[in-house]
Amino acid sequence: MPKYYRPTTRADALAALAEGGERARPLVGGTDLLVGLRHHTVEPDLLVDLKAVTDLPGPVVVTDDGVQFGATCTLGELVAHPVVREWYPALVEASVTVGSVAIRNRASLVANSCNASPAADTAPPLLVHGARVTIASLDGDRSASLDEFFLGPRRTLCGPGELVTRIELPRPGPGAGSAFRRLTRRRGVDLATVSVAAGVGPDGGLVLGMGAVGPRPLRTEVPGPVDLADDAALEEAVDRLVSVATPISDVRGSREYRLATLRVLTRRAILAAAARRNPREMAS
Ligand SMILES: Cc1cc2nc3c(=O)[nH]c(=O)nc-3n(C[C@@H](O)[C@@H](O)[C@H](O)COP(=O)(O)OP(=O)(O)OC[C@H]3O[C@@H](n4cnc5c(N)ncnc54)[C@H](O)[C@@H]3O)c2cc1C
Repeated sequence: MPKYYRPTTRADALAALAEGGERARPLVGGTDLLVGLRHHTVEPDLLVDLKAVTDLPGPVVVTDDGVQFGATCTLGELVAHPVVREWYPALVEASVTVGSVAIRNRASLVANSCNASPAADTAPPLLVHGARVTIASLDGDRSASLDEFFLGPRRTLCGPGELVTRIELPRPGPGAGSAFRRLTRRRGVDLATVSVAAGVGPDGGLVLGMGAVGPRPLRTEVPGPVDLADDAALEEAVDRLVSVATPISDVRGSREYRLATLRVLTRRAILAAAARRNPREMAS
């Protein structure tokens, strides 16, 4: 059994993680970590619980430039926040698909990315919304885009002795819209077979985040404007956006099924995102 440590300061948490090195793991909700411990897919010597650390960023901090989510922000807190609901609809849609109410009240947004599952539901919208992560260690803080953060299955830029203190999203520009679409084998608790988040930018450009169709969550974009009323233009944009996907065949679906579904969901998400663009803001 690993040792359990519950520090109250960020400095103590970082010191414990540094001392533990590869054998220490941060813990927030435990909805991934405890499953891994039970299945012996992770076998750390030390768990560093971040929930009692008082000097980490607060769960949801709204600034003029956007929103910051602290390391302990749960998906439940995120979906209940009025500003997050208004500015980041794709992220809210994705978050409410995760597990159940009980899971969402434990599971943290930051760790959904730190766990680095290719099917993590909040990753595609975070990529679309332009997320950046702050990684802390005893040597100081560094920042990276979420796209840089994902290295591969279960691998991120956050290494031994480090923790992610926050994820930041810029405030969406005037006339931007976003939407999330997901396919699972059944309603309720199941990972995505395919998930997509689409964003339409103020200039009519498109950005797409994809889950479960590659070794890590993927982000692509097509510069604007794309005339979404022109079916051929939309199809060409979809072709370009999904061209980086390299899905595998597994219990949730074959490669061919995932590729076909990806195109359908991408098209639907783009049109839903476009319908959410604020016409008053676009005109100003
Ligand atoms: C029944 C069930 C259903 C689920 N359904 C879904 C689903 O539909 N979609 C989905 O995407 N996910 C799903 N999940 C997984 C989801 O709950 C997690 O990915 C969750 O978001 C992780 O948050 P946590 O706080 O529980 O992480 P933890 O389990 O505490 O940690 C997860 C990993 O991240 C690391 N970590 C945690 N915090 C930090 C940090 N601040 N810095 C660096 N590393 C850190 C930990 O060391 C660990 O390796 C489900 C889980 C369960 C048990």
